[in-house]
Amino acid sequence: MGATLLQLCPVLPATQATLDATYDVVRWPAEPAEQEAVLAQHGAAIRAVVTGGHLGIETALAERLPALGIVSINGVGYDRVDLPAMQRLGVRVSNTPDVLTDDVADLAIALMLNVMRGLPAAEQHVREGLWPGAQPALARRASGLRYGIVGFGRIGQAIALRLSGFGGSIAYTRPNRKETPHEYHEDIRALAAASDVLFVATSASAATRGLVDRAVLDALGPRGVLVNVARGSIIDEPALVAALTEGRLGAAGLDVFENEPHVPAALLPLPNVSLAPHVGSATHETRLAMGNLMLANLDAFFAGDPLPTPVV
Ligand code: 8YV
Repeated sequence: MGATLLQLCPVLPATQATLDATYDVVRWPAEPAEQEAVLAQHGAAIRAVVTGGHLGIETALAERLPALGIVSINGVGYDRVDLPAMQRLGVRVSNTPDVLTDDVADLAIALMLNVMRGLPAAEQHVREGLWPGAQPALARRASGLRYGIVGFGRIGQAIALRLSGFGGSIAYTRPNRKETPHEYHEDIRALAAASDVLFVATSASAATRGLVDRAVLDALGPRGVLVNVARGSIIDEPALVAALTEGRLGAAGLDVFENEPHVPAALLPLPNVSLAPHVGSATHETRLAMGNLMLANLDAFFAGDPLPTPVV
């Protein structure tokens, strides 16, 4: 049997089959009492942890795994892993960048089109047999607008690439200017004020927590559209709910939330909001590629080779 590995989240069956064939896999139970039993039985032997980007690992858990050498994240985000703590513990961390970029960018565009073109209402109209009959309310044109992107890394740039086919203008904000023809705003409020649609595609950190606050939402304004495919923590969620319910923000397309899977109840009845359950990377192709990269990092770690996509 291979090294003992603690699995914190489910993976695709094909990825699971490889994990099970290669490692002595211990699954992390939901119940605290069962977790204690797992730690008592396997804690000392666990050398690797597999987790999701949305999940990460609690430092307190890592501290109870004396043989832990790697946390292999099946996702690009590592905001739920305390990197300095992992370095202190001598634990490597890897993630799965690049392979999910296109899917997440596609979803950002889909959410924009969903809220602006009213696709959920249009589809409901057909499914309920209301066509022919009165057409659903007219929607809003999504092309030819001023698009703003918060974060201009891999995913932000992939969103820009897609938007370049929509006409209109593209601007972005990030800590420093990038070599790109698109307009740069140092200040997110200035970007929001100059945007019809604002895409959030930056990574979550202490620096970006609550970055999209009431002032940013008000700058985007009652016709403005907010799309978030990054992390819920980047937006001040109560401020977002208030802006939408009070009509100070035009619409929102949201794939991520502050306390997933909790979605603020006030958002559920709003017709100008499109909601998805954190599915940015959720295609067969991408989840398989993510699983393969997550496995490749584990394999490299145990072979003593450089990690293909290390974080630390
Ligand atoms: C997934 C993500 O939901 O990559 C990330 O950081 O949040 C998403 O791709 C998740 O990590 C799948 O495990």
